[in-house]
Amino acid sequence: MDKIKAHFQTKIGDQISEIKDFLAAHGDEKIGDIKVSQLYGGMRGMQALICETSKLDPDEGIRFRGYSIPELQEKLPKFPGGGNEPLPEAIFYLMLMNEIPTDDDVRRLSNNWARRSIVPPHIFKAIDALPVTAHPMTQFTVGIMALQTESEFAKAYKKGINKKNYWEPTYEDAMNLIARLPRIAAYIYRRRYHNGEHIEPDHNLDWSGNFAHMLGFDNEEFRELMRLYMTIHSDHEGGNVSAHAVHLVGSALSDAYLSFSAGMNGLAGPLHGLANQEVIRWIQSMRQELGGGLPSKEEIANYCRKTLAEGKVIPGFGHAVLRKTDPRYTAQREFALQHMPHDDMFLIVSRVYEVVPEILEATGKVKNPWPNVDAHSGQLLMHYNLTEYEFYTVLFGVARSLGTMANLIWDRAIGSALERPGSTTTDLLKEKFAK
Ligand code: HAX
Repeated sequence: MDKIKAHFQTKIGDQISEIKDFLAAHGDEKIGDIKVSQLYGGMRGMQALICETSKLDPDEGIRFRGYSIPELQEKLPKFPGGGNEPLPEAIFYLMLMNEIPTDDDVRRLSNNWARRSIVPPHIFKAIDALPVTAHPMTQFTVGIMALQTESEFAKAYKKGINKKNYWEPTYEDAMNLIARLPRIAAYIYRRRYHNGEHIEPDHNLDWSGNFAHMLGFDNEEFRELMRLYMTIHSDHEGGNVSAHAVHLVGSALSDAYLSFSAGMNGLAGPLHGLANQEVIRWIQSMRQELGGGLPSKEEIANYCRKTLAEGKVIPGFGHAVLRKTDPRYTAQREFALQHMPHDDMFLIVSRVYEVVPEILEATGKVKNPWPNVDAHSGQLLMHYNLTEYEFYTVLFGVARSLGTMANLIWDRAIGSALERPGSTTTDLLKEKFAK
């Protein structure tokens, strides 16, 4: 058993006993009441899931195992020789083990993923069967589904594995999937936008550095961006569409590939991860309509009002849980201020930030007028010439594997229950309250 897996195994028993004792002491206590409006309103605000890897506070934003983004930037290991941003290997280790890793832990994990990263040829053939113009997220989920043939969990289940050991093949699947996603994503990018001229991996680099390299971006600043991007997009507690979908599908003992592809189909929706492409599309159509250049605040405000009048959302703004500016937005803004303060698109994104909240507030219905993660990420990518915005959600998807897979391993380790909430009908509710 590899050292990382063996270290994880030492944690399982304690976690199971902690939950058992906690349930024995408090299992019958209530943590809230459910309003009828929540049943119709997407279950907003209803605490109905356990997710140990991260927790979202409406005002403060995300904390990963208790650490805020600035704390992670300070505490997590960096790429040796001058990296400033945390390594995504480190946040995965933190989420899985509930421990800040050492430089050695992170190097071991990086090497472990490099060893697992070979993608079988039939995955590329499955992707090649799609038209080259298919949306990159469609190509991505097809690639993930094709990889399901490699599932260790599915094989072990067929052989009759004892449920106590489910976590072991799930760990293998999760690690293999994370290790292989950058290759699959880069394949899709080069296939769609660079005439299928693929780039071989460079295993001297870390997971994100190698990903940047295979995409065709070989400068250190872009690699640093990828490290930051992968870290801040990795997890956002349990109830968002992608994380919840992975957990839900996984609860039927669907393996990591089946579960993760379900999450990616959710991420591909414009109210969730696809918002990162929509932001750039929206800014570009505004610029086109205004004849290029840097739009004034008044011009942006008019364009926002037009968007709302057409019954559309302003992408990159609002959130189902957050009620302040997303700290993932702030982290990206700081990166831009440090590396590209005079970039045209950065100036527009900053000006949009100054204009949109007031307009959304004036609608009287938007609960959070502030920007979310997706309002900024595209601008940073555009700056380094990754301009093909339909690819952006794939990057988000690769990052999201870190949190969802750490969770899936834990789900199988503690024997998480099949998720099966009840539903009711409007007639039955009416009957109940008529009495
Ligand atoms: N532009 C216009 N209207 C908006 C809005 C926005 N950015 N944000 C919310 N609203 C509207 C809602 O559509 C809703 O209108 P109706 O009552 O007419 O249906 C009303 O304001 C109340 O919505 P809410 O309670 O404030 O927000 P929700 O929890 O329902 O929705 C969303 C949260 C993120 C889906 C929403 O804010 C939105 O559509 N934002 C734009 C898309 C976006 O940026 N999505 C990415 C979110 C972050 C993420 O998951 N990233 O992956």
